[in-house]
Amino acid sequence: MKKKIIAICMTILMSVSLCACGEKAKEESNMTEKEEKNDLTIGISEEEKGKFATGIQADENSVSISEEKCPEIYSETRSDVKYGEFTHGTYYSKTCGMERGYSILLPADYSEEKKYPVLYLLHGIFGDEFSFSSDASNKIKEIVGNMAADGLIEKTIVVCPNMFAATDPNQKPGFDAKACEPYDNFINDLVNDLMPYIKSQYSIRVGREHTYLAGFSMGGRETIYITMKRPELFGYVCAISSAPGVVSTKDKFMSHPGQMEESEMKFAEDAVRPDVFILCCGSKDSVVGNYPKSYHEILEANGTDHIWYEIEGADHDNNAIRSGLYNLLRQISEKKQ
Ligand code: FER
Repeated sequence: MKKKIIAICMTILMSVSLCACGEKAKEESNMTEKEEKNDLTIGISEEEKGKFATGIQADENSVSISEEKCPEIYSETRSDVKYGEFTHGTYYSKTCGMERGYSILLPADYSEEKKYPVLYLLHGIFGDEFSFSSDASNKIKEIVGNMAADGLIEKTIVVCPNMFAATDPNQKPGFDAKACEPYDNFINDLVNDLMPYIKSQYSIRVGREHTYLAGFSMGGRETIYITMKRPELFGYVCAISSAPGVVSTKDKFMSHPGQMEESEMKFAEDAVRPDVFILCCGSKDSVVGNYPKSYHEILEANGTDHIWYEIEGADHDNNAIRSGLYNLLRQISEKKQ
């Protein structure tokens, strides 16, 4: 795959608003005092946790029209297109030893007579399977629906899992190594439990060419990790605004032990690997900063094929999510047709 660097700089019209996005009301905690002392998310409000999970609220005008922004013709609601709706389901996870939830977006006219490719889409830290489905401003159903209606891509199923693959139902995510372990365990839940379940329940096209992986922030980090570990499973991959921790580092939130060494951020010579592996990030990301670019630099130094681009003017927000999703699907449409 030819390496590309997309870098189209445009004027930033307005500064990015840091207000919270619409987070669902969460139940009051009933932790003991000792548990509270060990709770590393204390001081982070439920509202702030929502910003991590699905991005901070985007100022629609902060990114100018440019190639890397999702064009409005794909994110708008069209009267002539029937969009799918997210529904919720559960599956038994042997990895976690419990029933777990997922949201799924089926095409509006989903039929068992047809077979559909599947995109697994991973949320950010503190998120769950509702993070994307409950946030209408990410325009996921519009982008997928419009691009399919225009014949660019096949009608596609989107699965949004709960990426916190804990074995202890009481464990909570947070900014320390132990509290992040369930995210790194998600690879096992995905590969051994969720993917086989989706295959058994829905009419999907199997095989890497029809299996896509994307994630935002913590979900971007796990997307990179999963791709490095199981490159043969996904034909098309996009890591959006990826969080630190793939390799060891210390940022303003915590020390990261690292999921692998820098030298391991490459595929084995004979490995079957994604046809498209995109990394992208907003140029004004106030949460993960330069980490996504640093992953690009490591991959480049290791000779690992990928596409890297910045979304000029975007923060850690839906501008980045829409752009990553659009460009992933665009790449699929170009490679597959
Ligand atoms: C960190 C910085 C950002 C981190 C996670 C994030 C686990 C994730 C942000 C998000 O998912 O929005 O140091 O450590």
